[in-house]
Amino acid sequence: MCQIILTSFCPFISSHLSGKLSVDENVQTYRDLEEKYSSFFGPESGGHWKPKDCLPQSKVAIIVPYRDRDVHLRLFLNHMHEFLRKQLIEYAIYIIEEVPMIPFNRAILMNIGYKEAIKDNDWDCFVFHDVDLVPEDDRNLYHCPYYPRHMSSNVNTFGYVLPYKEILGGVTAISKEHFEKVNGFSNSYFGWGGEDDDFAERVLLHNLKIIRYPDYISRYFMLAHKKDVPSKQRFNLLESAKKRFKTDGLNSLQYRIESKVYQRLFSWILVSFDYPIKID
Ligand code: NGS
Repeated sequence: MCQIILTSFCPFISSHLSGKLSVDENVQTYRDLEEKYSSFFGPESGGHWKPKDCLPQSKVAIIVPYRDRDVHLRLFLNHMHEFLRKQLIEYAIYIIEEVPMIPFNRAILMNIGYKEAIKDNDWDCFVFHDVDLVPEDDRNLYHCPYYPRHMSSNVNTFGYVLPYKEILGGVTAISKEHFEKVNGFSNSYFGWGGEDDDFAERVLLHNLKIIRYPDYISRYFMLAHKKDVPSKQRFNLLESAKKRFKTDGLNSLQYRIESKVYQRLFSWILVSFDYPIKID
């Protein structure tokens, strides 16, 4: 006799949520972390998890641009796996690392993370996430509403106040459809700053709004780090942002995969790309 198994959708708001969270700043070894989460993730699962007893309502790829922040990564993984599982979504964590030698380009790394993640699964939602930010309230749901959401609007280091209205850096959730529509991030911002403002401009130019959770939910804890030196080109680039968005982004992205490993707690992708040195 054929058996029909009916599985229902997971609740949009999971009963496992508890509200305000504390951040564990004890740095654990990768071995201890893998051991802690071994019942949820297989050895090569790439940090990909989904609920067993219900159908998740969102499929979310967490894309983390990364270089040289080993302690942050360990704190981040510990916090995020606990946090995300409780939300009963399907998710995976992608760590996109840039090789040394060229200036850090956060935006290219996020574009690459997007391109690589869609090869693995039919993700419908992307959360672009700095490794040094962890959410302090689990009612901060990691899914994609209709409009892009700036998630990290209240960060401890800014006194839990939004620094400026159009800020879209730190942690941002955007649907696959809208990320494609705005042509992803610009690939031109090498060094610190501006790439997130450029992205905000793209979003607004496409008649999309930037939405946010209420202040008491969108609270993030920033892990301590030295501030990077701001890039000198960022203001010139921002001035031409409107002219570039159609030709500078997902459709012009070029990169090389140096290594790709599906580890237990995350998918690790080491990448390189050309750094255009301008001779004046
Ligand atoms: C702005 C930067 C953004 C940056 C934001 C917050 O000034 O890229 O500060 O930075 N824009 C420009 O430099 C044009 S934070 O202090 O959080 O690292 O995201």
